Amino acid sequence: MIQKIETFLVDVPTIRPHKLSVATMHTQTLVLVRVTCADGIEGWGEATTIGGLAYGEESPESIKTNIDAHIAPLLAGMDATQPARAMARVRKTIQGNRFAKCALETALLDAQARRLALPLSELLGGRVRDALPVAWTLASGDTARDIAEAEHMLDIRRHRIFKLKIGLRSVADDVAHVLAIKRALGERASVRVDVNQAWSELEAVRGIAMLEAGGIDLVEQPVKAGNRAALARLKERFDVAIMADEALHGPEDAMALARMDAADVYAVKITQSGGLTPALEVATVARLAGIGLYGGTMLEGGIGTAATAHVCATFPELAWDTELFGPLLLTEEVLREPLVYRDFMLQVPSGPGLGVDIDTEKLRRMQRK
Ligand code: MUC
Ligand code: MG
Repeated sequence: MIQKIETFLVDVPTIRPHKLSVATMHTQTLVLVRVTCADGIEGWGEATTIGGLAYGEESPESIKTNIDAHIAPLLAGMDATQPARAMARVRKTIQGNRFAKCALETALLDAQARRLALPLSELLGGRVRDALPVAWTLASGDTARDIAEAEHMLDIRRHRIFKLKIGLRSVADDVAHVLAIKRALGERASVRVDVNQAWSELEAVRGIAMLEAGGIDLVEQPVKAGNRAALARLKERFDVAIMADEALHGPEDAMALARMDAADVYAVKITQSGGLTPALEVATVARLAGIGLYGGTMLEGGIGTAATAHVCATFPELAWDTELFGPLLLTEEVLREPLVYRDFMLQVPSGPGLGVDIDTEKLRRMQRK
């Protein structure tokens, strides 16, 4: 039986300012959820967003409040061994709030997988890989600093895929910044960009032409999320891979974008999809439509990152890797043992449930009072 659902806000400083077109992050706020079951088993979930309400329509505070006030009461007393039934009730009763639903579903599935003594990926259909290639985002806002950061990541064999956040400066300045980094790294790295919706279609046509000519491998969400037709035209026009991120809010969007042939790649994010099972549905739509997969992040800490890793570990094809580096951008860890990054890969935890343990003493100290 589901006995208790608690939520915690944890503000963690980032290791350096993280500059996106929609916000500059100095801290990340983790919303952590603990589900306690009558048999003594606990499950943990997490949701994060970026820049308050700058990125999506849920904020850390709204996620916490809506779980506490509206979602947790629906689940109290339900059978903890049937997470699908519990989530069906939530999805039937609660509109929107995808991030909140994701945090809860993660916690319920973590508890059930622990109960069954299985890694979560086995409960999600079974893992086909134990490690995932991980991109790093260069977003200091400074070209020389970004190049030095990339060189360091290559040296320590942590990342060889780099995603650059652009869209804040003029197209010409952004392209010059990206191509300077690509020239410095050459064939040693895959360089990709994320525009976070900042370009008009005309700016995108100009920008992408230059990026493609300069050897950039992928362009993420160049135009507004709602402008699917523009995304489709860009995909048609260019050879370089066009990835949908903000345009993708779960399986219905995945279907609609696939019908329009609007993207080469989908960034699968568990929060944006509304949970782990809808994220798997997004991936299935992509697979059937011949769209490549990329494991996306909302810069979660260890819990949300582990959850996404378990989802991605079940993908038969993962053509565009992942960006599951969230915990590495944060100065503090809520896990007892951090996730393992080695040889350019994140190791998918192999213990029961998410395979990670929360340091509750530390959490008590770190949580927002
Ligand atoms: C996004 O838009 O993809 C992912 C990596 C990163 O640096 O920011 C996020 C959000
Ligand atoms: Mg993105």
